[in-house]
Amino acid sequence: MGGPGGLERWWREDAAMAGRRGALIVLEGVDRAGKSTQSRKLVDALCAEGHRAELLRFPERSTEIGKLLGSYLEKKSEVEDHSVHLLFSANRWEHVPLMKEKLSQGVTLVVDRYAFSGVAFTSAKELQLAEAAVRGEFGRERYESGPFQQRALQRFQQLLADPSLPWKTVNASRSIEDVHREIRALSEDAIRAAAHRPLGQLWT
Ligand code: 2DT
Ligand code: MG
Repeated sequence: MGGPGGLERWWREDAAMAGRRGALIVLEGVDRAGKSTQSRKLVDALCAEGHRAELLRFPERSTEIGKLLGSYLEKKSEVEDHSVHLLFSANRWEHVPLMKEKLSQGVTLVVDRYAFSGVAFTSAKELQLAEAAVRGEFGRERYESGPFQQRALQRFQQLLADPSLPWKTVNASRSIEDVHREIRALSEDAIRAAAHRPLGQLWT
């Protein structure tokens, strides 16, 4: 802090910050699109620029509900389709009070998957029931197969077509740094736009 001018500037910035809420920034997409890498890089970059930003991911496997989901995804347990959909949803709802508190305190939340994955993956599964066999050496967890991811992608694209949802599409087939630059610029716009807008519903 310099002289009185510096102090005054500091006070003004502090007062301006006081009414500002954080932005909810959700990264969605199919497996291996780079969401986890990008959300980590985004939080680091925002923090380095002086924003308050924190990382969340869903499913958040550390809670009791999250452990049920982890075991289901690792194919260590079976859960009926509707029930598991509600567990994913409950896993988000159990974090809502904390998320609202952080947002209203001015913390921007960068979220690696959220409710849109819930819609895309459950409805991709409904499609799967119509097709008989699904194969692929994609990964070891449930849903990690090429055909399944293809259906989830179709569902994401249907959600994208809804003009009431404030999505921005980012082409993830470029270098990590190029994708990061675009996501960072979009996020800075979102943070500015959210600052004085009251917290609303994600989806109505
Ligand atoms: P990760 O690989 O990102 O941990 O995800 N999923 C996720 C659903 O089916 N419904 C949901 O509501 C959410 C948030 C997508 C593990 C898998 O969980 C799926 C991939
Ligand atoms: Mg995964």
